[in-house]
Amino acid sequence: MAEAGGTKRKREGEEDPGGGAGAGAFPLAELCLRRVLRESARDKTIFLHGQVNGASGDAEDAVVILEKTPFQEESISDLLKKHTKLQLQMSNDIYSTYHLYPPPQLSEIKTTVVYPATEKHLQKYLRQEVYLIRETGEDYKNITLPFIQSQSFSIQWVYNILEKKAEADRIIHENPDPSSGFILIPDFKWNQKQEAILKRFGMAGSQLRIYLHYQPSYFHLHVHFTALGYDAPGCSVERAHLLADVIDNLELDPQYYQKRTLTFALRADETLLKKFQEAGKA
Ligand code: G7M
Repeated sequence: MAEAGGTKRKREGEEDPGGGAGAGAFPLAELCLRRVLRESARDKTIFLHGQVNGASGDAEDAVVILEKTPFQEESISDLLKKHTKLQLQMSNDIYSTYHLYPPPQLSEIKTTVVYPATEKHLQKYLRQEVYLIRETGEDYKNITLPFIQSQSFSIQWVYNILEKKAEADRIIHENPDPSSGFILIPDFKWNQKQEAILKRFGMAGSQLRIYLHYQPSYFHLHVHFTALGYDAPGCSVERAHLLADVIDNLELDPQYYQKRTLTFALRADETLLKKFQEAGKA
């Protein structure tokens, strides 16, 4: 993810308190599991809602995302040989299946924690039906914009990156120019070991999918870079807008995005969907 814009922007509409760059490791062993928010056998991911006792002694909500990571080619021979236990499950003629128990360092589960999590975070990760919205320029002014202004997620984490209070060691590139400056940093979704852009730093631009999201989750201008060969989440036609197309459209007509109708998907429980429904637009 690249964050565009100067580092000294005003912070408006911040919703969650604290906002520091985070302290210490999350006490996973103390997490009291409340429910499974979402689970995907295909993506090998599970989203959990749990609670831990905060500093005040009160139970505080947390979202914990567990994801089995893809195989790494370079560690396959270790996986097959080093301290790996193979337990026969069944055998039939030339066919057999096994349980393979690799050593801990080769069976990592990527874990993402949002703590303390707000009700909005819980809703964001809860599985929901989705509906397509067609938003005209008028709809944006009358429905979406007032909603964004009242509701947006805290972007403190973005300022922590821009001000080097968090993730400073992960910065890939920085342009400090006050007006056109940006920071290029890996999205926390990616396990850096398999992130192609990092690994092959010289990757050709023609192998990158470079795009903006509409709607984004966080309203601070940012651009997503993903490897073209990877079917990244969030690059579907109802959300991703290729940066090159956006630039072309704006060069053709600076008012382009104010004039045209934009399509995006909203989940059943989202307040914005309710607002569109109330206005008879969904
Ligand atoms: O376009 P949209 O607003 O949905 O994209 C925001 C992106 O920021 C998502 O892909 C998130 O995975 C990513 N992201 C969210 N948070 C809270 C963080 C964070 O703390 N650090 C980093 N590096 N990426 C984040």
